[in-house]
Amino acid sequence: MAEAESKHKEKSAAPFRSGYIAIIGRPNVGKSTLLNQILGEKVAIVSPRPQTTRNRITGIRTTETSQIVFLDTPGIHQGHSIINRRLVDTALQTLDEVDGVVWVLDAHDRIKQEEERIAETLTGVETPVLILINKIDLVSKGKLLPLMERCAQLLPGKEIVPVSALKGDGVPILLDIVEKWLAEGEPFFTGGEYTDQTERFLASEIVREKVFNLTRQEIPYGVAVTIDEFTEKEEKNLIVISATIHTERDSHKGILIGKRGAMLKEIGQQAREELEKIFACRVFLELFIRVDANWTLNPNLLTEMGL
Ligand SMILES: Nc1nc2c(ncn2[C@@H]2O[C@H](COP(=O)(O)OP(=O)(O)OP(=O)(O)O)[C@@H](O)[C@H]2O)c(=O)[nH]1
Ligand SMILES: [Mg+2]
Repeated sequence: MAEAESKHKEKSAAPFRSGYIAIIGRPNVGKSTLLNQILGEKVAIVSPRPQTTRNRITGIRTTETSQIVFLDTPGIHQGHSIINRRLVDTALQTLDEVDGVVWVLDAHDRIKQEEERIAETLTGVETPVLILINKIDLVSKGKLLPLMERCAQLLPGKEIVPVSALKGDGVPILLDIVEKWLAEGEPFFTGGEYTDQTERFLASEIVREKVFNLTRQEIPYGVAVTIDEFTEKEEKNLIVISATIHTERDSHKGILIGKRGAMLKEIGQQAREELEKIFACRVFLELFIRVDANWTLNPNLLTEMGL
């Protein structure tokens, strides 16, 4: 009897689903915040400045019924430099490889030319698309309705979901919708991981995030971070990391070091504290600064950084 019952259960249980979902949108609308909120873990760095994300970041959400692999992408914008073109290419190439697209807009900002271009691009895409209006914690309900109507005009016939990626409101609705888009299939990742990024890459990103949050104007955009050493000393519950901050100009180097080294110390301290939380162990972090006038123009170096 028990056996018959369990067989019945197996038969009626929904099949496991798995697939890839791209998170796209203009810079700064909250794509990376959304990914972190969905996972309940920090895998993507976030800053109040546009063009924070430079690589395609994977976030894996596995439940009893499905595995959704989210791809957070660099913000889509107009830019003619090599690095900007690569960022946008990374985002757009993703569209062809996924089972669904979540297009994020900022409720707190007006619809810009970038949104019109994204809508145009998505019109020709066969993949299912969901329009996500983010940052609803910043606007009144009265403002939301006209924005939803405008979205419906931009890209007719798509579901529109208002959310706050920061607070989590509306996120379960989004998850329900995208889960239905997935095909039946085995999970792609079976190790219980929530990202496929290496710890090394995450360490470089956390340092870059602190630079984005602590420095001004064009400085963060001229910065890249590479990891020279990443050594786990298990017996001491310690990770030793040595990283280089590449910057384009001598004057930027001075600012990154700060008065008597105060800025570099602050970047290092904030990065170390966060990495200790993420890796759940002590971290020894050593930072170096190197002036490399052409790093953003050097295709080989960009490739080395995964760009
Ligand atoms: N109030 C509020 N702020 C948000 C919300 N979502 C994101 N933000 C803020 O918006 C800013 C940009 O967030 P990111 O997640 O870095 O945006 P992004 O779309 O990944 O940006 P790029 O990587 O530059 O394309 C940060 O300051 C976030 O804290 C939200 O729901 N509410
Ligand atoms: Mg981002």
